[in-house]
Amino acid sequence: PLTIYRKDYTPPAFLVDTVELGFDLDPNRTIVANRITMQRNPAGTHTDIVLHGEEIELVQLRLNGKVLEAGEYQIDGVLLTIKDAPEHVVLEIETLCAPVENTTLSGLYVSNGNFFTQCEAEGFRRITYFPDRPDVMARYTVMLRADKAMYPVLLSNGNLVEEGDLGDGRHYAKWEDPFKKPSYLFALVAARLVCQEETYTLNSGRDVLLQVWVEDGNLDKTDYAMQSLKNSIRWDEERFGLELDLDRFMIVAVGDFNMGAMENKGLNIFNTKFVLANPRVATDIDYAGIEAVVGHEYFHNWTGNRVTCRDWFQLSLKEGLTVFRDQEFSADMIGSDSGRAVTRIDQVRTLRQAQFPEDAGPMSHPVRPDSFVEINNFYTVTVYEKGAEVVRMYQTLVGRDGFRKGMDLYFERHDGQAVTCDDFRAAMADANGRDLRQFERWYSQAGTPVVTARTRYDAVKRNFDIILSQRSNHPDQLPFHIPVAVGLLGEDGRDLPLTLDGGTHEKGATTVVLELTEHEQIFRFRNIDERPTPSILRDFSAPVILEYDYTDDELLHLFRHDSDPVNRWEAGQRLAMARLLKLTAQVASKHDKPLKLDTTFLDAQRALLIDESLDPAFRELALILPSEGIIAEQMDVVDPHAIHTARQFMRRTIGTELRAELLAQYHANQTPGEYSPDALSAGKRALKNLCLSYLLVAPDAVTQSLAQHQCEQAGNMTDRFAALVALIHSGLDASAFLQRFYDDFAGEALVIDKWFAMQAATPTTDVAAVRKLMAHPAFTLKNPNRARSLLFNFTNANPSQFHAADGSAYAFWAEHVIKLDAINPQVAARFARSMDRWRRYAPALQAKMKAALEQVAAQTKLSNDVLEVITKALA
Ligand code: DPP
Ligand code: ZN
Repeated sequence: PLTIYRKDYTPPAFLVDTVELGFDLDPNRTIVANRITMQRNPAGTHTDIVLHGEEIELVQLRLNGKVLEAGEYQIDGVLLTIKDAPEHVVLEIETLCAPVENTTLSGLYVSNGNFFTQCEAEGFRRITYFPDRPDVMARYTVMLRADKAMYPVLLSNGNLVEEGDLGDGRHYAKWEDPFKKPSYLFALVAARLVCQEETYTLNSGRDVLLQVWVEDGNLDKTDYAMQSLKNSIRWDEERFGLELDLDRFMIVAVGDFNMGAMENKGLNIFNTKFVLANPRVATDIDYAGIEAVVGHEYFHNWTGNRVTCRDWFQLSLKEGLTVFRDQEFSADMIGSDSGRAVTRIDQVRTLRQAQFPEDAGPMSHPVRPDSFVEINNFYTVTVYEKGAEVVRMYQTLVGRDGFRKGMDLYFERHDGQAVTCDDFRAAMADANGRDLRQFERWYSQAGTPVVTARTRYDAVKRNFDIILSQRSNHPDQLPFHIPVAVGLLGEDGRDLPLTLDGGTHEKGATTVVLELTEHEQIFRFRNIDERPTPSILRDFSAPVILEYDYTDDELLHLFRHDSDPVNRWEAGQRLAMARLLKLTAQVASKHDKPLKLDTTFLDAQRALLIDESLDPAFRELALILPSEGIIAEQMDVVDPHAIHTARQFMRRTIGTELRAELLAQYHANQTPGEYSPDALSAGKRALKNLCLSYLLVAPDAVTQSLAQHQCEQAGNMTDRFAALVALIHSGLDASAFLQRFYDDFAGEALVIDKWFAMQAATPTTDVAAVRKLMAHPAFTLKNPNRARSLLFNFTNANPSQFHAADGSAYAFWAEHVIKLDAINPQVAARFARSMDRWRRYAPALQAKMKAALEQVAAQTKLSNDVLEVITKALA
């Protein structure tokens, strides 16, 4: 397959002014008429028109009114070239496609009898021939024609300008988007749907129409998405001064969707998972996901749509920035500092669980990649979540107001343009008079930097030095510009007021940001009267691995007192990790000595659990042990079974030793009355359900009946789901409860996804059990949500079974990568990545993983998507 390089970028030879699209929609044979006006780009380097087209049948091509004959244009793979075209061109292109046969869910496809599109990144070329690249921005007019009874709703981007009947049972609608946009933001929907709608008044006084479109029967699940949309609109006005630029903004939910959602101009198309919610079917986590994704797609209207990417290597320009914006939105919606910290801790967990491993594995790439085979493989945690960390670091370096100034300048300079990550960095630098040249390395260098700290205290001079150094596992990398937020705790646990040598911080500040730009630097604090405990990398101020030789006592001190909640949580994670690694080693060594957990650790956990001055949500996070995946990342040779045994031992010990306190907190954190997804209530449920899960590791009659009772009586999905998970993980026979759950929600696809997912992730579910679940009538590989719920959860969330010693689950993986690839390459390639870390396992497992990878590689008909992932894994 062909590798595409960032360095090979050339500007388009032709720019498009207008696009008029006509669709005669038919599931088997849709006719697309496309009229493009274009002219030579003064910045272009040649005079050929180059169009992309994929899996569409060309019926006719006219240039300036004249039909082009074969020979007057060339088709080579996905490229259609017209050599030496005149300065001004009108192209008329007629093509055919078969949406009902399109199982890739890219381009125009059918889901449950309705038409939808997905064009990012390169789906528009599956609809019509076009210069399908983000730096070609044009004005679109769209005419949709379809059967009126089957497809009563016809939607596209922008404003509805005309609609009517065509006779013969068909009708039409004409849409006009007043804004220039790249082709990846095109969308249409032709469907039988209903909507919740509302007129909303912007701060400026202008009224806009908001709509959330769903299938009939789901209107009882649209309130939260609508509320989140209104909150998003208000937030972007207030925090960034950005107003909705359309008269109408639509969200449409679809059950078959590769991603979470898509920010098409004025017509966002969403996976149902991020729209539909009511207390009966959705958990607190689902609600939080809806708020975040609705916000994310809405915020793209400015960061992505008004200002877009020059090329796909710049993807993080819009994604990193927009994830940062949705993170800030969610945090602001909670409002309190402690609530904000909880969202931050969640972000750190995601980075460690998914991004650090990605960056240490075969698919490692910089936030702005230098090359790719298939761009769809680069919608990654690195581009998104690490990209958001990079944006957050600007804010840490220049402050909130400075960041806003940078954003303002970015829009002032680039509104309506397709630009690069360098342009964004330049706006941040120029608006703040800062030199951010070195900061560029966060975009160009892959991998997770390791920051090592040493300290020394001089009691006589009353100096405390922090010596920071950085290294990377890539030998030729240059030092990063790393903001390291630091505080110092006194013996009483309080923050010491700081005086940093050469620092410009406010007098009396208790957290200062050290800027590490060299391999090693010394930072000196003055007037320190006692040896302090350093709290380093507060609020996780940079996406790095921090090494510091903390003693247990220092960690306990931080775990009890750190005013920075992220580092307080982090101290607990370090305490737990040290023990988990020791226990894992002991299990692996197969000595018969009984496993033990020290009372110091248990006492610290207990004290935190019952500290009611702390948010329940924080306590829950602080009491969750690092996941098996995160533990695995700390080991040179991963033994998934030893990890599982050690972690289960620790959970069981916490469950039994803290039984009384867990029970008390279980009862103290009930949320009676009407369900509300607010952060405080959700936090209480999270803590209560964590208590339940600890109590159920080794159930007794009391705790068993608590779980069963909660399963039967819960008034919301959060509690019902948690109780059922606790039951099926406990080893008790939960089959009757599982069946009841299924029967109660048989018509709710998203809940049935949960039903598959929870079983897939249960440590007793082996590959044979997964195969049995696949034979269930409700299972299908064709629906991405369903495939993810069972297959991905098994390979990613059930490590002790995925790594079964006989390699049977690896063979299962290979078989289904191949099966999925024939249906949907994007989903298959994601699934393929479950094997990313294969080189880190013990030789016996490694050999079997390699064989499975080679079995996939040996297939002759692999997609570029899967081929890229497998080739890189084996390289
Ligand atoms: N739909 C994806 C997102 O919003 C890609 N743009 O992140
Ligand atoms: Zn996005």
